[in-house]
Amino acid sequence: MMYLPLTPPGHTPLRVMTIAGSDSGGGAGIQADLRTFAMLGIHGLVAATAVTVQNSVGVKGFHEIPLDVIAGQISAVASDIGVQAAKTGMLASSAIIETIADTWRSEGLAGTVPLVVDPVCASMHGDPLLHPSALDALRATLFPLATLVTPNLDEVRLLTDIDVVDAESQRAAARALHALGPQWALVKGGHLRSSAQSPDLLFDGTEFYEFDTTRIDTGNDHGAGDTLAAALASGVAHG
Ligand code: PXL
Repeated sequence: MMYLPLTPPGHTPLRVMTIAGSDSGGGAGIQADLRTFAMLGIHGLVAATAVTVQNSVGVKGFHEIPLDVIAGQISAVASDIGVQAAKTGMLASSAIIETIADTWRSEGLAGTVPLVVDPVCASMHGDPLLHPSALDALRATLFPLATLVTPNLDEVRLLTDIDVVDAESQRAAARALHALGPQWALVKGGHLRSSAQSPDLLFDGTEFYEFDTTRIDTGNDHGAGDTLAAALASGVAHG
């Protein structure tokens, strides 16, 4: 029997906000984030950005949440319940990205609340979750506010034009991502499918930190990136 790490009676739980899309299949997005928060003793808060229509076959479509409702969710929660960290996932459009960045600043969260930006561009089946024209907004507006960015190698290619094929190109990608303004850049190696290893590389602008592990041969990795980013935001909230 495994028990969730609940906050003891009389204590206020740590709170982390996910700013992300809903996955009707329950594997990725907001659903994966809340599951991860619960397993790490975190009370999850939500600003929904989009509602996807999907199952195990793929994403059939999505509906974007109106900008004022997205901003309203962030403001309502930050001004009352309070957040110790946040993460972003599916953001769909440049207007949504700009709204989140504006709200993050106007609520006084920029530079005070750690923000993990997972630059979700597509589902594992390749279904688009971010309009290609929104890449500029991601790079110019959200990355400078980020404590950490966590792209996979497909997202690295879209964001930096660097095709990561080995340790050297992975370092070049980490430098290029860090130059866009986040405090830390994590270049995830899970999509380096030719390798028996899954090498993640973290860069703070000076030092590189390697997290190398044996690749797990599975197709059941839907929501893995979301789960990692939610876990990292939870870890930061815990200090
Ligand atoms: O895993 C990326 C992702 C994030 N957010 C939502 C998704 C997906 C992948 O399908 O549906 C809502």
